[in-house]
Amino acid sequence: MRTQVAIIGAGPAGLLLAQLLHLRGIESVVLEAKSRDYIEHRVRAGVLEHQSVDILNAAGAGERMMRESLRHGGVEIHFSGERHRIDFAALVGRTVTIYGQQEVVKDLVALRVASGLPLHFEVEEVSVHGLQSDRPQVRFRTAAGEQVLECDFVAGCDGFHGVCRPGIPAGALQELERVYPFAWLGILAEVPPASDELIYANHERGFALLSMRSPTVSRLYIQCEPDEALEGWSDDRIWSELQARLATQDGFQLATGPILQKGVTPMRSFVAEPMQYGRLFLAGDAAHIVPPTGAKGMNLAIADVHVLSDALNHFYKGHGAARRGKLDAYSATCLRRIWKVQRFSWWVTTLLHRSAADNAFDRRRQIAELEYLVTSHAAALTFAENYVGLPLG
Ligand code: FAS
Ligand code: PHB
Repeated sequence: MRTQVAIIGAGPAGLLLAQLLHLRGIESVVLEAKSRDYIEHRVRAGVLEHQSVDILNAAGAGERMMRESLRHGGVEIHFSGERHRIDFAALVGRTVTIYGQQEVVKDLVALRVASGLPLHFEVEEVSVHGLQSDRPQVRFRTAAGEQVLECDFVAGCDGFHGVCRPGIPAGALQELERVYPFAWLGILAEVPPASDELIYANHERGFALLSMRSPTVSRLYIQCEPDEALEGWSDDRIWSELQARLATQDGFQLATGPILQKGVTPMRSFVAEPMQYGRLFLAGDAAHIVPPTGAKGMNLAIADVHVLSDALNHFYKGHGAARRGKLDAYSATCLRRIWKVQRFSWWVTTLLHRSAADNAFDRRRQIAELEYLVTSHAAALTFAENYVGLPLG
């Protein structure tokens, strides 16, 4: 079996890369460890930056997104019993789009299946070989047995727990990480959101977030311990804790309803440098992780493959040594923006969460920073330009 680009992983990064390459006439094969049903129902991110919407539309994957998504012109921030709004539209003339990651995945899978191009689900024992040669290989197992895929390039889009990043020799890679002393307990609930826009809350009891997937489905989170046991969280206890943390003096009231899904998401900041090794290029969670507070994980994955697809196109359409230029610069190009997004994600996470390591001084400082954010035009402008999405270039 042979192709130009072997793509490992069918999350947002891998599926979008395959589609962007296809539009440029570049062949690829996508290998995914899970089933189609599993990846299309895996509930994760929910907020798309405006550039992500543009890229998905340009990729031909935006028709249902534009019809079914919600457009938000700002977010609310609750603290000290008060509610405040950061008005993106007024501050930076932009909005964000609410559209579940699983819907993005469904749209991209549908495109790939309709094209008839190779997308193999439930592959096993994937391994990468010859990354320093000009003919790397991906070996894997399917129901038909052992397979060998020869290619020009390997795109490691296999997420944080994938096999591609570990395929890079330790000496060639630096891993930079911060693990947070808290996690998120997230729920998906069959209940209309109690707010038109997202609400981020910094409360004595801890962080809470009200988000949504549609006018009838809510997505909510509360800060919990990294090793939180779900068994201790009945539906009633979750709703009661959410109400306590989101409450305001003007009587904000949550609507409650059946909880469809519960899960605990650990919080870390992580970057692997460089994001490439020989003919292997890492994209998305395979290369970096952000705490979800800033709603950046999926958006970073989309930005990475936007750069990678352009660099691969430059290679295949180019001539001579110059055609490798953009590929050689891939990691540096992506990391310039990734580190700014890492900074924002770290900042908004430490601003909104309570840490047991914080003392009374830290608590007062945190409240002062929140008061500055909601009373200073400059502070709100900074928040808004980061939240809606920093420029790609
Ligand atoms: P993904 O992890 O989405 O996709 C990688 C794919 O590779 C998976 O389908 C996996 O099955 C496959 N794979 C792995 N190993 C393989 C192998 N050996 N062979 C073949 N395939 C393999 N981001 C937000 O912005 N907001 C959120 O609220 C949010 N919540 C999250 C909750 C959880 C539990 C997790 C894990 C992440 C969350 N994220 C959130 C971040 C998330 O959205 C990621 O940023 C996004 O999925 C990144 O997309 P990919 O890089 O494509 O990686
Ligand atoms: C979500 O809807 O899942 C979501 C929204 C905003 C965040 C994180 C997650 O900051």
